[in-house]
Amino acid sequence: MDVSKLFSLLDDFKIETPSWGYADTGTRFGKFIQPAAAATIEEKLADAGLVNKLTGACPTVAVHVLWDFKPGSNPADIAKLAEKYGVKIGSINPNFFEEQIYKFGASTSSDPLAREEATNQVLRSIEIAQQTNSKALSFWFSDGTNYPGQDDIVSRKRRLEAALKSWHDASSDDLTLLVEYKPFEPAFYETDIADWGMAYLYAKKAGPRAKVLVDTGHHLQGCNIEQIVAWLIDEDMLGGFHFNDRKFADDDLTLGSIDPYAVFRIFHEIRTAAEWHGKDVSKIAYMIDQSHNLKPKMEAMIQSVTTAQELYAKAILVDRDKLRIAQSERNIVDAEETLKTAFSTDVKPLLAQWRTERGLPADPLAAYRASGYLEEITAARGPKKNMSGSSYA
Ligand code: RM4
Ligand code: MN
Ligand code: MN
Repeated sequence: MDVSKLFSLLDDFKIETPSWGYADTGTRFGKFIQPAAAATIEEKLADAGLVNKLTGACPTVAVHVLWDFKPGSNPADIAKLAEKYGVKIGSINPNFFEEQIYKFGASTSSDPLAREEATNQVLRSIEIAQQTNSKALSFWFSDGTNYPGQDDIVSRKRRLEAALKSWHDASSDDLTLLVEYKPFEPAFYETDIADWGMAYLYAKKAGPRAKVLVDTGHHLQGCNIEQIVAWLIDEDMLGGFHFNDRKFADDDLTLGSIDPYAVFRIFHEIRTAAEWHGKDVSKIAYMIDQSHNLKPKMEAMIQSVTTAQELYAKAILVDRDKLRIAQSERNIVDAEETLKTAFSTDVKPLLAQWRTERGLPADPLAAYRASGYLEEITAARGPKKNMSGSSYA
């Protein structure tokens, strides 16, 4: 095993955490409030800062325009706040799903006012990106229809194509546009970007800086996600990931909590693309998109990051020389065993060593628990909250 190669790949493996992962979230049935959860952008950045400090792997924070950049707030000030907590602003996520005007869709709507509102929000997001030095806009559209005949599918497609193209033209050369897909929810009959093929076409038509974002929870049961990943990398169209796990639908559970082997197989395709096919995988954006409704937020975030590191390390350890030979001999059992051997390797001691050599705590979760931070923020934030309801002052 080449430990120095493993360690240098781990050095480059950065995972963006989402501001919304530190805040109270819920289901469509309700919200359970946690006294320690962050309510303001400063609190979210402080929490993200500590996760970065403990893991050494999360230097950027994804932000949601509507939730984090309240009217009147100055994006440059928020960038400074991030700096104060040792992080930077990462991908900018406009919100196309909460305003009343988006009832029939944002950029796919037949209502020109809805389309205009969406464009205004994207133009504001482009400005925010400039002021915060962010390099990515991340688009997820809840657009779709609930009933057959509700709207013309092709007209909706063309409206979104035109919007994405105009936003690509309006953005600076250093900005990546990420196009996320999802098969259903909140639209239940037809979703305007339902799968990776649609996201690919939208991105291709928008321009060279538009790429596909794979949210691991956004696939129908049984879908071979690693195949999608392999194809997108080979076509230079993989922009990045939203990491989470799922059992039934878009559950937003902790990465690897349900099917860690599936995540390992995704990482295996990424390493194979780099090592066998000469692909540059260094620009892939790894982001967490999870909503920890029941778990303590910060523990869940640290758990997600360390799980991603472990599964990535296992994928690095795949003996690809052996795998190549087994494949060329059409020896299926040996080929599969190279994957299973790597997957079952205990990489925790290696990761502990990687961390200690970098001055990080060997066990970030234990270090977090021992830090007293939870007690501190519970005392500071808890009293601000209305613990019996879904809102807080
Ligand atoms: C969607 C999707 C987006 C996220 C929203 C809130 O299901 O995953 O990335 O921003 O939820
Ligand atoms: Mn997502
Ligand atoms: Mn989702």
